[in-house]
Order: sequence, then structure tokens, then C-alpha cells
Amino acid sequence: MRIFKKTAAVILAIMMFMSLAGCGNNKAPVSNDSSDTGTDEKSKSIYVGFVQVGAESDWRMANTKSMQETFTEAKGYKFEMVDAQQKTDKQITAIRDFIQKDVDYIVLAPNTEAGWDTVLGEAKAAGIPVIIVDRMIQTNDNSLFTAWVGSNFKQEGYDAVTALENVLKSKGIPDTQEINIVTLQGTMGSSAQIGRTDGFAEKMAAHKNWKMLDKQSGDFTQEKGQEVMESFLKSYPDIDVVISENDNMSFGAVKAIKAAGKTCGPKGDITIVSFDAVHAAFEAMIAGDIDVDVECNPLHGPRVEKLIKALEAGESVDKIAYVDEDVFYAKDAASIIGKRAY
Ligand code: GZL
Repeated sequence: MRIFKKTAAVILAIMMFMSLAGCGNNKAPVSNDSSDTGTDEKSKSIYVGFVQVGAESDWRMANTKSMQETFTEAKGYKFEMVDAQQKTDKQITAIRDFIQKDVDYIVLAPNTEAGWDTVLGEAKAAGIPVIIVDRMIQTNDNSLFTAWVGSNFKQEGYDAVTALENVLKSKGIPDTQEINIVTLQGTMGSSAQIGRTDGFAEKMAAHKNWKMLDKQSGDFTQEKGQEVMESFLKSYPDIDVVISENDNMSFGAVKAIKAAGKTCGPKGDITIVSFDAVHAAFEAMIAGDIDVDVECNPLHGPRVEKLIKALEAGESVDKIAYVDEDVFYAKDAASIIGKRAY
């Protein structure tokens, strides 16, 4: 028995020595050569967390589609989107969730401009780059985001004044005639609403005969836009122009105007100046309901991907980048609609 025990002890000692020496175990060989790591770094997908405003308008749906079509699994991305239903607090919660998930990039389309410093500070502390698209945030600390790509909303407001000047001229309305205007504003506190409202007001000041009767938010939705337009029509019997800060509110305004027994568009009593220039708005211009549309380009997917590729390659990127935009008149809509990307 003792010999047996002695032999067993010797075998045990040899096995312990072998395991301490790393022989015969089933672990992959440890190598300093990164190409031999267990997972090929190149095949690791890039995890993009997108915090979207909501699904409030045709523009927003086109924006979402652009992001979804860009960040596909086949192209090496893991893409996750949160629809915040136009609630800024839901967006803040979504950002914290993406921080917990340790995404590679957070893309934020901010619902409103205020209140981002704390949560973006948390993303920065977690080492997660934030790319902002579409609307802008108010902050004194530009280190809280890596890049912003979107529209120059104040310029869009200026362009709407020029567009209205051209439409009134084409309708043969003299420069001296009093023009009564109402505005359907977008989501209050959003860059799109702030820029368009302020830009129009600034440039409109040159027209002493233009009178802004009222401004109220339709929150960028068709239903609310129709509701506000109905109240405007009850309050103001002599409206000449509607400035509508997005197409979906314009569609609502058209319904309200027609229900009130009035007409709109190039041959109508009421001129409609809209923003976004989505496909359905071109159809409305062709139908004679909307006079002119100031474009706001939603196709941010490729632009964001370009930023991410540059960052992945260790390149620097522009902090601020504006997208190109145009103005479209009803008379040209039929010849253009077939070429539109959204
Ligand atoms: C503009 C975008 C606005 C659109 C609306 O860049 O933020 O939000 O004008 C959308 O249609 O709801």
C-alpha cells in the first residue's frame, strides 16, 4: 500500500509540476502578436446607438430610414435606435442606457436644445464619442460632442422670406399691400423651430406692410397643425399667408383651410410657405395646395458614417458641418419630384 501511495504521490507531483509549467492545458497559446488574438479585431462590429426624436413627420421617417439603411450588419455595424416619442427626458434615459451597453458611438438627434450637459458629460466620462445630427444643443462645452451635422435653420428662415417675396410677386400682389401672416411653429425649443422663426422674423422686418398676426406651435405634426390652423381661421378672417415650419403641419393646414370653405396655393386665397420638401409636399405642390417649400435635408446616414469611418481611422473631423439645401416652387414640382431621394 505504501508503494502504491508513494507512486501515486510521485504521479501527483509530476502532474502538479506540468500544470504549473503550462504544459498540456487546453488554453489557447498566449501570444503578444495581436493578429493571433482569439477574436479577429477586424471582424468586431461597430456598435452605434442612435437616439432619435420620434416618428412625428415624413421628414423624421426619411431621417430614420437613412440611418437604418446606412448602419447595416452586412457593413459591419450593430445598430440600435431608440424612438423617444418627441420627449427629451426619454432621450436622456436612452443615452444612459447606451452608456451602460458601452456602445462605440452615440448618435443623438436632440429633440430640444437645452439640458444636455450632464448626460453628455457622462458619455464623455465613459469615453463614448457623441455625434449630433439634425438639430443642435445649447452648451458652453464643445468637448461634449465630437461632431454635429445638420441644417442651418436660420438660413432656412431667411430663405422663406425670399420665397414669399417671389410668390407674392408671381401672384401680382403689390409691395405696398398689407399682408397678414400666421405661423405654425415646430416643437418649441428645437433648433428647427428657433432658427426658422427667428430667421423669418429678422428678414421680414424689412417689409413694413407684412403683419405677423399670430404664431403657435403645431409640434411638427399634421394633427396639431390642423388644430392650430382651425383656431387661426376662427380668430383671423383675413389671413393671406401661412408660414408652416414643416410639411406635415402644412398638410393639416390645407385640410383646415378647405374645411373652412377657403382656398390655398398658387391659385388660392391663402399662400402656404412650407419647410422640409418631403415627397408628399411635392405632391401637394403639384395638386396646387402649397406654394413653395424650403428644403431641409434628412439624409444624415451617409454623413454620420463618413464621420465614424474617419474617427475609426484616427483622423480628425469637422466639428460643425451644414448640409446643402434648396427652395422649390409649385410651378417646378412636377419636373423635380421624380428626381427626389426622399
Ligand atoms: C429639421 C427637423 C424637423 C423637421 C420636421 O431638421 O428637426 O423635425 O423640419 C421634423 O419635419 O419633425
